Amino acid sequence: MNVLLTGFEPFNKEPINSSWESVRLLEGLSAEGAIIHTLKLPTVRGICMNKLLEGMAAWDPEVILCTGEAGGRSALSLERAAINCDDYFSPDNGGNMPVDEPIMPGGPAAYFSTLPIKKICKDLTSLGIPAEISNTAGTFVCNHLFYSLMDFLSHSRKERLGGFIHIPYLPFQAARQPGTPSMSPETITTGLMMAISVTVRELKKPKQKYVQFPVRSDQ
Ligand code: PCA
Repeated sequence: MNVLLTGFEPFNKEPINSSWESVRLLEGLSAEGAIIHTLKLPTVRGICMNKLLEGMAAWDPEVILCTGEAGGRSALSLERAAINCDDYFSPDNGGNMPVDEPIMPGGPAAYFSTLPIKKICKDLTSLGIPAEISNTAGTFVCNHLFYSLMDFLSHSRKERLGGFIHIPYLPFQAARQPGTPSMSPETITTGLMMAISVTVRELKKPKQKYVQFPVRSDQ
């Protein structure tokens, strides 16, 4: 089984992006028998999804976990939903600055992550890794990619799980902005490995085809 794990290139005049700096450390590792393939995506609307599709065509992954940097957040943010809206507060790396534009004209207002985010959150926090469920991935390029991915997966015949995690700054970045929270690369990579392992285990679980009635409350 293949897992595709992505991070973004730096944006907003930052020299690095904590998502790619963390993700690149996991290239080629295995989690629960699945091989992790990593990809750096351009922080440009549309083009980021094209690059992601190239990676999906190359590795045919069953789990697609995209990550991005969210400076100012203090925990790994397991994004619950992506909304059909591009509303940028500053230009992306391609100079695009859409305001209130749909990502997919006529598409659903939102898609939910199909990662087991509650289980991941519980496992991470019980191991001492700061994690939270986030109800907004914003309206910039990360939400754009997340929405485009979930739209693609909603039309895919194969069962694939996908979702998005926002990552805090690294200490190196926070040092330049006193008072801003940060997370060490060791903590981030441990958290990402756990998130992938939980998801792969979920995917390997035998599927229950029929619902039995009456459903007992202890089931
Ligand atoms: N974070 C931005 C885009 C790229 C990234 O790493 C975001 O949260 O939309």
